Amino acid sequence: MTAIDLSATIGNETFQHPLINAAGVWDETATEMNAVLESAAGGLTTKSATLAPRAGNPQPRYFDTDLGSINSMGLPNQGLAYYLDFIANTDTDKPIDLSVTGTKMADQIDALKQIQASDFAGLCELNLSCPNVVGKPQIGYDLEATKEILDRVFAFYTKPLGVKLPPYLDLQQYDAMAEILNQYPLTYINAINSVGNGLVVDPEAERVVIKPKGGFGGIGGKYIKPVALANVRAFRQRLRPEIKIIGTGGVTTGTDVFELILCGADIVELGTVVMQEGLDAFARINQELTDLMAAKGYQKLADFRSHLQEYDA
Ligand code: RRO
Repeated sequence: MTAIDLSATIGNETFQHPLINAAGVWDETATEMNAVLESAAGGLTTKSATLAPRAGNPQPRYFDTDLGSINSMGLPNQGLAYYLDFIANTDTDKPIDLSVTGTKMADQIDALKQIQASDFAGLCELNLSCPNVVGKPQIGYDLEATKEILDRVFAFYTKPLGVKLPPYLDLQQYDAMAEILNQYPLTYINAINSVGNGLVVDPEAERVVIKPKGGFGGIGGKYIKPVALANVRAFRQRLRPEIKIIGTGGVTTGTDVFELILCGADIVELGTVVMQEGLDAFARINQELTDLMAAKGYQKLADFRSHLQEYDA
């Protein structure tokens, strides 16, 4: 029997395994990032970096439930220079995706100018969808702002760039956003960020479970898998085929990964499951995916990627 090949490519980067961490999960400090690289993850995403370090929102700001999680971290990170330095001094065969953002558009542009001017040549992910900066809407829900930032970025940025998108819920939103994204030389999109501004209630205490923003925050985990599947599928049907897709949202099993790839994902990110289970989740889910592919007779991801069938009674 031929060995099963789980490799996948985005831009010039080859991932030997298709599972990496979602930005914001086990990736703020060098210790955490090295642990991801040493795990069975196929690569590493950094915490979304801002120009200057940030402490983030007050605690408690993350809470686990049986079906997932809520967070309002508020972009705690060590600052862009720290992540550029970590990457420059890390010797690894695994791709590292540098996530970057800012609380103002001007800061996001400045951050990308620094990356453009640096020696870093890997994948970079512009986060257009943080739901947790107090008083700041998610750019990805504003078509004009999305166009403006991409116009400004691609006026100077020539390295491989992806965008992290918020979840969309209406088919017309996919049409409108895909029409914009198709106009730019994007290497990939990442769908989806957490489902912003949900609320988890503790019925016993009769209060919310996280402190920032009156308890509102981004929802991750099992709750959001159908939304992630829909976003990956809808964008795969609308984006130019050269724009690859990272599928993120609600994965806890190899079957979930299989479903996201069936919808069109090139690789898949793990978020809440790694927060709840730890880095061993990568090896477990890789194995579950391998077993499922073997049972179905698939040898590589391309054998079933985007092959989701419509219901045909
Ligand atoms: O740091 C956060 O609060 C955060 C970010 Br930047 C994001 O993109 N998504 C999320 O759920 N939390």
